[in-house]
Amino acid sequence: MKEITISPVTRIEGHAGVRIYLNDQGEVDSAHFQVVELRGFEKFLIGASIEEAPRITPRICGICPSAHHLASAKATDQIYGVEPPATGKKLRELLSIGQFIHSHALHFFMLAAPDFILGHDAPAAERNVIGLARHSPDLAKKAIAARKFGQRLTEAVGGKPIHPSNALPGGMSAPLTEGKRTELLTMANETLGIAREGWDIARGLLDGVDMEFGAVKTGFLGMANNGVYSTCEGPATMLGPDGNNLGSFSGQDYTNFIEEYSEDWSYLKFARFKGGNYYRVGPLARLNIVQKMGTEHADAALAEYRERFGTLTQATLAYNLARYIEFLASCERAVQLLSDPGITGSDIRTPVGAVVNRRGVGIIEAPRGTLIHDYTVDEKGIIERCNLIVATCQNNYGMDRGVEDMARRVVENGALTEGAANRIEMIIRAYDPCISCATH
Ligand code: NFU
Repeated sequence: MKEITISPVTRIEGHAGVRIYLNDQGEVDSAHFQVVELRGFEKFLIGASIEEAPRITPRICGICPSAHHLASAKATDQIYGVEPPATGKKLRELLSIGQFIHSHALHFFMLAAPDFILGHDAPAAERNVIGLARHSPDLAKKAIAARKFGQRLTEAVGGKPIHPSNALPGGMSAPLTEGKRTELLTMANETLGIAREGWDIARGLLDGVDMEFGAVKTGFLGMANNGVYSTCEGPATMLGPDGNNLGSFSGQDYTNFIEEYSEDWSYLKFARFKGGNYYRVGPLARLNIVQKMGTEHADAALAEYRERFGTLTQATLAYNLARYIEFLASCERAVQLLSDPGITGSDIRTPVGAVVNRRGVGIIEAPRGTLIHDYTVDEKGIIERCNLIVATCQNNYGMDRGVEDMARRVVENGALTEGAANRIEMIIRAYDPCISCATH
């Protein structure tokens, strides 16, 4: 049996490959998304104090550290039986938004745009972020400015630009100063301007692209009940493959989920609902679930998106547009939160005492989808068990089956051209996979 390998898959966070197996006639027998690394956060957190978890887990990833920071902090709230006060919650939301802006701008403008702006058949040597900067220098500058705002917001609210440390059991450790609020509000308005202009480009990028490419039929999961993600207040909604509402789940109980390893081709776990259904998370899932984004420009963009894709779409490439609409919504929400002088209030933390619950489950929406941190501790708060369910593992099925779908379409006479290989990579890129998170 002949084998074709794409390694590495480029313009994703981390290292992964694709393996395509051909039969003797040169036809695709099977194809898989493959990751062959493993790390050990779930194991080496055992024995640490639960209060350390919000500072250790952001090290899982340099792109979505705030997601791990906040999911951990939410789990510690439960363990100490406390609820953050109003300003503490708003600051956590702002921290999450800073990350959405940074991560979505990075993906849309720098990782995905070369395929759509330079063309998916452009030579690989040009079809990258440098080629994009040469071709569209203004766009590249705007993308850098948007990312800078996301990082600055993370630093101001979270304490550090890459691995934030200000969220802790009961809330946040430092208030936002008035000086920082006004500085950030100016940047937020500028970034919103960039996001609004960019929609004119974004809305046309998928024109002429076959939306059936890489599509798989799955259910969807997301905490998208009130706006898209921003307050990260549950519960999460589950949709079946036909859009039927399978109910909601929150907090302590996620026994409806199963995680399992593949047979032999990858170290990445697959997640599915008990009873069989695979599902997907992230921007496409959230836009399939949400009624309204809750902000003016993002709602107008959502209406256009719905006109094109309907209320439920399985089209994998629509992830790119859904991500952009979330970027727009995040910028608008940042302006809203920073326009409120109350955001500098001092009610940022509820004091904590002894351990109240031996188990804490923190669930939030990360840029790539729902993130669950589940800890069991002893009576002194020492971690005895830890389970992290991350977005990229929940999208593993979509990537793996999407790869096979595309391989069947583009392998010709037992061979793969460079452009055809890139079309397979585009399916993976649509999910914006984060291999650091997935291998935790
Ligand atoms: Fe991470 Ni690097 C995101 N977004 C993933 N997958 C964590 O939840």
